[in-house]
Amino acid sequence: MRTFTKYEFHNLLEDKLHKQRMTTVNEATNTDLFYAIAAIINDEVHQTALETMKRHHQNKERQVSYLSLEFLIGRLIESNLINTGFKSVCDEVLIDLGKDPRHVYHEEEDAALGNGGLGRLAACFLDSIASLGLAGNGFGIRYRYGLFEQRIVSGEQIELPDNWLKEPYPWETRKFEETVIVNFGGTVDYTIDEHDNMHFTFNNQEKVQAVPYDVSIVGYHNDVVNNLRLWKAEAFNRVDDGHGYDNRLNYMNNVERISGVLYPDDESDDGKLLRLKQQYFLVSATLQTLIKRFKSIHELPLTQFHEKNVIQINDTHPTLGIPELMRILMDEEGLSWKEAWYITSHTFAYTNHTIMQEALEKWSYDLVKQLNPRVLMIIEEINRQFCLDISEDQLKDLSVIDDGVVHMSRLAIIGSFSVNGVAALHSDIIKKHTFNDFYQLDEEKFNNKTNGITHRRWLLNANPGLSRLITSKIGDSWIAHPDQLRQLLDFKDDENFLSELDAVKVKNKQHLKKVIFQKTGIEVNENSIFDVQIKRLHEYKRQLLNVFHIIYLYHEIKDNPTMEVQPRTFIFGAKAAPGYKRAKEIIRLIHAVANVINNDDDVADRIKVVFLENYNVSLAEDIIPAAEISEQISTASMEASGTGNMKMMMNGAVTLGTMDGANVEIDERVGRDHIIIFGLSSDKVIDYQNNGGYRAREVYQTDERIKRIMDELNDDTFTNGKSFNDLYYHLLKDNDPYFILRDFDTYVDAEKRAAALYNDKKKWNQMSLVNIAESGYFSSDRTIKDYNEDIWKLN
Ligand code: 26W
Repeated sequence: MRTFTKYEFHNLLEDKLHKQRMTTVNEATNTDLFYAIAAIINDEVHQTALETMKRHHQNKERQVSYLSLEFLIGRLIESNLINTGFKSVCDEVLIDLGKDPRHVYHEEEDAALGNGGLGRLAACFLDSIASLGLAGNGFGIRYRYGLFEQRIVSGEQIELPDNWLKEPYPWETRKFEETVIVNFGGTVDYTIDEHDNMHFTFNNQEKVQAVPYDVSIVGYHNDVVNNLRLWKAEAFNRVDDGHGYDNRLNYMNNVERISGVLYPDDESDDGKLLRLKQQYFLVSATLQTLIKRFKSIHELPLTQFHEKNVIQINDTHPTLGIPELMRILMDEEGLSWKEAWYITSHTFAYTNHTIMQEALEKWSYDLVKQLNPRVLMIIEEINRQFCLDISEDQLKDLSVIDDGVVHMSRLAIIGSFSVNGVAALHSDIIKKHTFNDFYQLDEEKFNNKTNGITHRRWLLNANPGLSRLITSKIGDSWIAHPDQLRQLLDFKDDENFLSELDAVKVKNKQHLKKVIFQKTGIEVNENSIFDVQIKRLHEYKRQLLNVFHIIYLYHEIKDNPTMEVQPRTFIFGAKAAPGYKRAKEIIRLIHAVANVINNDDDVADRIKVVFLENYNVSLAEDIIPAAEISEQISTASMEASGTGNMKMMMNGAVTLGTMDGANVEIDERVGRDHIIIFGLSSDKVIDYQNNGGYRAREVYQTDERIKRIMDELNDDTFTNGKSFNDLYYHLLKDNDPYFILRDFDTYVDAEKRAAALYNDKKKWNQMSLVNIAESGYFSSDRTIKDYNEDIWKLN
């Protein structure tokens, strides 16, 4: 990748403004400047992308394809500028033009093609795969509408369409010439020839064009540019299909709906046919493309496809790729079942991201038949052959097809050579509990790959102040080798460094203070603890436990007006799936409590509650550098890993959490003196779930603090007319399935410990330093190295 002097970059910018935006540097708007800069980057990046592809093809490289229904990309301009090496010269040229670079960069819409953890992980992985110089590409869907825009109206969430493509998306290139056809529905007939081979004919299938849009994935300072291919569904516009005009419009809308909108459900499967069509659309288009590429690059028989290709499926959502590859290899390429199965089961690797039963996809048998009868036939044959070696009593828990549903996780496990969890505790739980039957059948297949985050976006770009301070102490080799952050441990007792660290945090808090005021009109106390819980709204993530503690603190101050309290600002960011009523009730409660507390002068100087609407990747980049307490308080065993915990650790926040997901590994690395742990262990939770013994009503009746809080869900303390009795009755009637009441006491104690620790500035800053220093392990570069060494085995 070439480098530019300021003079050269300025001239390039001027040239692009003239030719692409018909304007001059002096008249240019931030939008003009944004598109002009994007054009400069694309010129360089596309060149390097071609060279990278050519190199991979010439070297006949083995490649990984990362298949995901979600890629939560956010903005790309700043990470593209950093990875190309153009960031500082671009900043300087804009500043010389009297512009605030961030205002220009923030012209870019977030590409919110994902719900939460799973989608963002996929985006971080692509950045690390490219930055490690590995031959790997992403495949997803180019949703016309991404994750809904959240608006809070009188304390309640409403959803607006995410019209992210209202302006052209500068990072995509439409590649119509590489369009492939995906067939849906219809009926299948077959004949058997004299050699016992079956020949299939398909009738009145719906044909859909899968049109690729390619987005370059730039490696960090290494002249590697990989690709993310996003498929768009388009209808054929043929005249001979006998459709009248109206039908034709319906047909076209029907087709385009396939890539119309991202399903906003996170952790609960809603079983809609359109969602299933999206999954098949992605895998069929991608596999046809990979087969085509294999043939054009390698002079090898298809029986060696798996030697040049490994496909990582991001949860069960792309599992239909397994029967689809079988279909293509047998029906279109003429391979035998045996050959096809050997290739397929040596190509796919499955990552599980959740143990929540409601999130494990089970598609109705009839719906899969409706989707594509041939694919169902193949699933049935895969299952028939698998069940041959299974004893009668195990069938119920192992059979892919059972009771009229197709268990996608079982098909994924049977059809993959690797099954991994996303944190050590989670991988243990799926081996010991969730998929224990399969584990006993084939222990080798099961492994752990602890999640990670790209430190280039979540530290280098989001927190330039901290990055500069780190580099000033240990040099900048940490950017390429994040484990070198451990060198910061040498400065644990360096008062100067500790106060510089504190100064960086204060600056970031002042920035967030402005953002909060701008978005909510709330003036927060910058000397208060910034206590942050940002993630999707879900009962197992226990935002409700956080609110219960806030109400308790409010009671304490109201009861003891003179009590010394370390001022605290509770910051929430969370979207609830539109159909998830209780989650929306918790959002309403947070706003009701905030409304009372923020307008109560008795407590105003000591606690404030802030809910920032429309939490997304870009807002996270504003909040995380200012975070001091990282709330990771899920019911132990239920958060597979978490990645927000890693992002806040890397930005010097102290984790306050349960021994769940990756919190366990954060605790291992920083040591119990530098983290605040509370609550039931995962074993105890699983024991309660399997063997009972927990009675929430008893806790309610015996713990006065809890009774007072819960009773206020029913009276008019917070309720301005609409009570929260659903939450109240759910906790008592359904016996508090997420153990909120059970963990309340140790949680309150943990929050007290946090306040006490925070009062000791040196101690707190040392805790902050140790978390930053030990965060290198949680870079997705380490995670991808693990995937490559253990699963992908790319050069
Ligand atoms: C079928 C609907 C649906 C959609 C998304 C079910 C489940 C999902 C995802 C698996 C949910 C998800 O994002 N899981 C999160 O994945 C992260 C990345 O591995 C983990 O860090 C989080 O702990 C996990 O909740």
